[in-house]
Amino acid sequence: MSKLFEKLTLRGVELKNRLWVSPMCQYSSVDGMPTDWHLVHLGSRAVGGAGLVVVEATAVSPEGRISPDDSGIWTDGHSEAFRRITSFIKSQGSVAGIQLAHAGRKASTYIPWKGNGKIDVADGGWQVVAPSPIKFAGNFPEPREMTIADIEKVTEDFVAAAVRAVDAGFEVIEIHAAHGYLFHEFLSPLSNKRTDKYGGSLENRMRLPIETVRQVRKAVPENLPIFVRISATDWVENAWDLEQSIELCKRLKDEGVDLIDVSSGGNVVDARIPVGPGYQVEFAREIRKRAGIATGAVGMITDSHQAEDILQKGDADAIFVAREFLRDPYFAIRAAQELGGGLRAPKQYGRAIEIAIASAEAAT
Ligand code: FNR
Ligand code: 531
Repeated sequence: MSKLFEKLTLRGVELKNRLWVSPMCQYSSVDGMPTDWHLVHLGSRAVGGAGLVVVEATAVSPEGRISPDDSGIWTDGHSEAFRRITSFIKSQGSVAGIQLAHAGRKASTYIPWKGNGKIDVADGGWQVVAPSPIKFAGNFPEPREMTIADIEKVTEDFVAAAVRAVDAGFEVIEIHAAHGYLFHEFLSPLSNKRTDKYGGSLENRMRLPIETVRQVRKAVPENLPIFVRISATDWVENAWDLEQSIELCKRLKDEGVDLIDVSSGGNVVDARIPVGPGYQVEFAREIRKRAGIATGAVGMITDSHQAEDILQKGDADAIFVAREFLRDPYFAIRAAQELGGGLRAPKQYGRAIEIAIASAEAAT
């Protein structure tokens, strides 16, 4: 049996395999509410055999959205609307996860097919907030420096969102601390020039994400795993890097985080990133070994043998896949066939798929 199709139990949640759908913005929500698009988009990847399906970055407050079309969970109505999605995902034997997010200085921006950069207030945009009044890039909004009250509200919003996510039936909560969004903006000295207890030293720059994780952990049932997605490096000198990430992950482990989802980049518009197959796996490996916490690898992982190799080497405990799952919702079933089994196709598709899996298993 391949490692990719081995079960993984995190706290009280059993995941049937290690091949998971990475959170992917769909920009298809209406005032934050999921639509039929989300049911089909997410549901089909559960049908396709992924062990965990993570809902896209879902804003914990309206101003925390990247765009007006982002997913949100800032009211009980949002929680209610997600229920049919989580129950369908579970009906397929997959686990439903959700990524909770605040976009920080990257908020109030156009979605890719409507424009780029900031949306002016006059055009439906809003005043964005950040640790410091520093734009991400030329055509992005001018953020207002957050007050202590703003900062404390962010933690409250994440806690309320996490409670709503549990009510909605999600069994994995992932906190977005990567890709140049709010928590990453506090962690990186490039975007955080504060002189109060939230800026300066690493301890101070980690304060908000750590305090938020601590409060979310207390608010979420003990048996539910919490993940944190980080950017392991800014890919530039004298910024956020792997060494600081390892320190952060040790602290997150102490706070009861169960897995670190290891991405990179997003906080420096012109960073030169050596993108290529598995280009972020080295960070997942270093964090797994040196912080002693489970990790998910992500980034240009598109092939079953490539994914299996990462797990066999002990570089990560699970594999997040984004674009390959957009190209093929049934990537997990195809991977099982290629690796000699470990996944049953849905009964309804048996005549088309089951035979192939059975013969692959017979061949091993
Ligand atoms: C993404 N990505 C992303 N990441 C995240 O943490 N939250 C999100 O909501 C999104 N949204 C999103 C939308 C789309 C359309 C894409 C393609 C990507 C990043 C994604 O989860 C993943 O980390 C990267 O795409 C790298 O993985 P792949 O695509 O090489 O498997
Ligand atoms: C772009 C991105 C991917 C990986 C690293 C940095 C940036 N993604 C980020 C997504 C939104 C869509 C574009 C999120 O993290 C929400």
